[in-house]
Amino acid sequence: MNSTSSQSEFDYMFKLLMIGDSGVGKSSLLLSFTVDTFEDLTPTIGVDFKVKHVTLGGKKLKLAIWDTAGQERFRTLTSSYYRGAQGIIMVYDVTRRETFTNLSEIWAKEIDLYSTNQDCIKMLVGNKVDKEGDRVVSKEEGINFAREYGCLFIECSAKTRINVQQCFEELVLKILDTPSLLAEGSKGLKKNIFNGPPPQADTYTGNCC
Ligand SMILES: Nc1nc2c(ncn2[C@@H]2O[C@H](COP(=O)(O)OP(=O)(O)O)[C@@H](O)[C@H]2O)c(=O)[nH]1
Ligand SMILES: [Mg+2]
Repeated sequence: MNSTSSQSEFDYMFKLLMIGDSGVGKSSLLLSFTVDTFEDLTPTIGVDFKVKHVTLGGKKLKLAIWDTAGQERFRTLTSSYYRGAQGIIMVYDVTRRETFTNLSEIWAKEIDLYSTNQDCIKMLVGNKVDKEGDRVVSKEEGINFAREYGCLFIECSAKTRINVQQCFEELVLKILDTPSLLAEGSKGLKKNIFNGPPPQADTYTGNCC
């Protein structure tokens, strides 16, 4: 995936979301993908979204990737967080089973409730595979969940960065392959949230897409 940060033109803009329990590594994955570094983050405060320009599948893309600012701890993500997303990254920690069961108990239900794009592409991500000795959720369980919910699936590590690029790349390629997601709303319009101030970290009032 090529990336440049100075492009102003793009063919499509996609809104991608990170969801999943607190501590699974959502912000670390996002940072690993956008800044190419891994730091031992203290629990997230104040992250809202990051923008990355990539050229993929022959198209210039502007990816707006939304992360929570810790509200997932209180289960208070609002509908505007989900609105207009073309891709949703559902993250669990392979060393903490409850983060996996909560995906079906809580997060998948939220997606059904709030997601506005019926064909929105979902990617199930088992993170922290660098801690193989502490693993409690097997790869097969991830594969089965993904099959049941119609998601893509990948295991990765924000720490070693294994499969992080692939995670975002596969999701974006699948979006590009889905005509209904390329219609109104994702075209390269100049008028969008990036011309204004970022959304409030705790309210997500942004009108993305
Ligand atoms: N070993 C390991 N630790 C990770 C990985 N990803 C995140 N972490 C750590 O897990 C903790 C929570 O990460 P964070 O990105 O804040 O999770 P979030 O609450 O889902 O955004 C931090 O201490 C991270 O350093 C990973 O792939 N491997
Ligand atoms: Mg976070």
